[in-house]
Amino acid sequence: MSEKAIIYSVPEAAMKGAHVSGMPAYLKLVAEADADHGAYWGRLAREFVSWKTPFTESLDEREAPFFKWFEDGTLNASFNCLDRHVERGQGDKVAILFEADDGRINRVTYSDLLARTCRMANALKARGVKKGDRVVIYMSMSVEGVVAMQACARIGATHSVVFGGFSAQSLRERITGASAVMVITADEQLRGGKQLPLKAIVDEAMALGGCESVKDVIVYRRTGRQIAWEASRDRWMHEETQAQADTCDPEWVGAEHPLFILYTSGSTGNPKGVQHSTGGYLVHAAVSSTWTFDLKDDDVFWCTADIGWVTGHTYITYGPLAIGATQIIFEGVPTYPDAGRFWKMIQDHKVSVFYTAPTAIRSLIKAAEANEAVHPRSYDLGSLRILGSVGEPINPAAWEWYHQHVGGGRCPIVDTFWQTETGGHMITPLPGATPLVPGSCTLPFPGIAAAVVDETGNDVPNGQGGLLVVKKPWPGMIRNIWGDPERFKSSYFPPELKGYYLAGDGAIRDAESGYFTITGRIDDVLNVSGHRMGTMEIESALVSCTALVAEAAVVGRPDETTGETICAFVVLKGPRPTGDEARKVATELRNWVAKAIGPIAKPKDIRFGDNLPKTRSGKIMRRLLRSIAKDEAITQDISTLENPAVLDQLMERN
Ligand code: 6R9
Repeated sequence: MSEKAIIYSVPEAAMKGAHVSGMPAYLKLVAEADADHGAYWGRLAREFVSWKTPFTESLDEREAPFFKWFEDGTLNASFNCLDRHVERGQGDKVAILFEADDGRINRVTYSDLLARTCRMANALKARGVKKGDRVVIYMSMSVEGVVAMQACARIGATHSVVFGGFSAQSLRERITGASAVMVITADEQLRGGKQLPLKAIVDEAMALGGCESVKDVIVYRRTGRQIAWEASRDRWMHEETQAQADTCDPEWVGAEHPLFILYTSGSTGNPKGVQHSTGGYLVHAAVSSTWTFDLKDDDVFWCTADIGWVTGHTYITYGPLAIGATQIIFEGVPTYPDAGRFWKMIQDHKVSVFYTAPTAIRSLIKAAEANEAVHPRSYDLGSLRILGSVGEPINPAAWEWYHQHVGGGRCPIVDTFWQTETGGHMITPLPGATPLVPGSCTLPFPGIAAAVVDETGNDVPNGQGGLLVVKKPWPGMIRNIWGDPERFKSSYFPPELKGYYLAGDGAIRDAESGYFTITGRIDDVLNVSGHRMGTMEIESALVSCTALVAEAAVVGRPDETTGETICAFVVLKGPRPTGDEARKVATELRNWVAKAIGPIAKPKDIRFGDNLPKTRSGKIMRRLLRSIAKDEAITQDISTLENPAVLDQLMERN
């Protein structure tokens, strides 16, 4: 980036009064962490989190890579997110401004949210849920979803939120994987004017079998649509909670107690249940919410992520509440009733810090260019002070548009690189300190030892690409893969990397500034609209259609709007279909994948061949498939290819 990089210096207004103000302040924090990593995080843990019993040691590395942070300290996440703000006299402050799909608004203060969380916590206890139990939450974006998560945290139950777009089969896998004792869901979800089932999918998941651990299904009545009811198991949330007391003593847990499990896609096999701690996670969530978004008492923060993803966990349910902020929760979609919805909401609610995904920005650019009425300049976005981006790389063109048209040229953009596994921000600008370069996530968060290394764990010089690693443990890091410690070790701490955490992304640091640019996944993980998906997962879904499919390979194709799209190459058991028949089978297979994983995993492009391109040793040549998916001319050496004739077939689009 050196020669042609456009650098945006930190605006005076952003620096003034910022939590981390100016580069020297950033460097001072980095130096403090360098001097004593444990002491640095220990200081922040004491400043940002309230402990019932103080910890005596920050970091325990004895069982590396099973690191422990603040282990002998005890705390409660929900107490930190709710009670302490009420105790400080902030009970009447709005914690959540909820805007429903249809525009209806509901303001929930910290006192309200505490009372609702306590009622729900008491309801869970009344049904026998106890500390250490797992509860699956399959909900739409709602205050009730956040309350359900906070209620679990309050009683020491570990939640596993499953994104509302996942299928019954995926839901079932996650219920059985965690041996959940309870499922919390809603009758339906409302998005873009459409009523979509949730409870019916829970019923379907349970009917698939293996979910015997689940004793109760708690149902939030969102739309009131008639739903099937299993009297021995199903309970209305309002009936369960209405008679409960609105106080509930928090369950004090050890810092390493698992706050939640969140499944995410890996490069091989089934999704991994990423297990997070309570203490370290909350420290990372609180510190990063404060510094990256520079949140102050009068800010209105809006993170548009779903609570089904890690971004919704850290920057909706835990981070902003831990620091007593006011935030927006939005039920709907950015394009309903029109593509000006985000801009209108920013205007209506005077949002000052806005955090969204590049995919959303790119699709709204398209809409704005086609229709002036939904262009951000048709709205008053003067309340904005900081913009954020997450989930995938933001291309410089989208960055510039976001900066100019949404931020009016005055708002710093924090391009935050992090992962489900990292718990919170890892590489990101701090808005009052870091000069910005479009397309670069800039520099590590203070206390995060991010580096770029080669395959043997040696540093590569700036200007050369390599593997992104983190050299030292940090409080918010993944603690385990639920029930699979071996996979945890081999996925994230491969022996050849000197004990460093392997992120799974490639990165390059600028030769002069040292700024990081993420170059994309180095494994078979795709990123479609910011959603992580394993190619293997989709392949196994396809081949599980045993009536039709003999073999399948899935690759990603770069896409201007969604980042990547899913492209599947399929060999059928019967003859290779063409024309209408091919389109018909492709639709059938897409629906099959939607059923197996969820609509987000549907391949956009499906092509059929009599075989897949393979080497003589039988390896599928994925690099070749990636070129074919891009409709590129094949320039690669195909001399080892056993069956070159299939290439012409696979180039044919349906
Ligand atoms: C928070 C979240 C993680 C993967 C990650 C990387 C990509 C996320 C990014 C980014 C470039 C950014 N990613 N943020 N790439 N710049 N600012 O998205 O978690 O769903 O686990 O995805 O997303 O590839 O490895 P998760």
